[in-house]
Amino acid sequence: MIELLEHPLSPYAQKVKIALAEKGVPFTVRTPEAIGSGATPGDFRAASPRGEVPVLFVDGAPIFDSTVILEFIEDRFPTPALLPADPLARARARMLEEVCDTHYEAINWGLSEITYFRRAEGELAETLLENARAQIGRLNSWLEKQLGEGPWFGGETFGWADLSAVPYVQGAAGFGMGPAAGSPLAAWLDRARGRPSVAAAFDAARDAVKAMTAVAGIVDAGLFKRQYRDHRLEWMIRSGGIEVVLKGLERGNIRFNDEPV
Ligand SMILES: N[C@@H](CCC(=O)N[C@@H](CS)C(=O)NCC(=O)O)C(=O)O
Repeated sequence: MIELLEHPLSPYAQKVKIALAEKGVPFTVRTPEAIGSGATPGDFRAASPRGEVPVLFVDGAPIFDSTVILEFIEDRFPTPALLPADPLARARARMLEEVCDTHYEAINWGLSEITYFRRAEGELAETLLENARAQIGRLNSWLEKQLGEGPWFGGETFGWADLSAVPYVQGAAGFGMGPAAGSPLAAWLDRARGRPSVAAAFDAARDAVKAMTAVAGIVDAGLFKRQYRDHRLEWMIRSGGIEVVLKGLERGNIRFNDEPV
């Protein structure tokens, strides 16, 4: 039995859901209690050292980290293959995933910090949004170069690189920063959205966005400690938001990672 601990807005969880659906693997989903609060209890905290979704339980055994989970899914359910056969092409798919998971994700996360969690207002918010727009434009151009002439990143078939990029390109589009109309990347996004696996993940995300209108108050009340980690922290600082970090630390509504328990 396969159970996915996730949040519908997590691009990392979306990657896993798309992969499972592409392979026709049945699974159930659960959102861990208090995810995002910094104080998640129970089997989730024990299974995920950094308190992050996704976690995949396979007959009760936990696997954390979306990339490790994708590798497991590809090993355990080899057909249809999501990675290409050629070693160099496989490396290319994994590199594209790495850029999206680290660099692209951090920008979208920053946009949610401003839009939903209201970390910045006025001029500071404008600066952060403007920087994010320019960064996403550059990343989308980079992705377009990787896409080349083919319908998919790996060539003729939808695969690992596509499912790794689409949550992020769609996430940015949700903030009004999608690929330029008429561009090859916009056409690729449309094609990807047409796949049932991708459409199902995005439908669930759309429903979850509605709940995000209430989250700013929760952070403000100190009930939510948002995880400022890795590239996300770097994004906030490099884009001009060091005061957001300092204020969050002072007010105790951001957090870093503890050691595994
Ligand atoms: N490297 C991890 C990153 C996972 C991650 O950052 N998940 C976020 C949601 S998008 C999370 O659960 N954060 C915990 C929190 O916000 O408290 C992966 O690829 O799975």
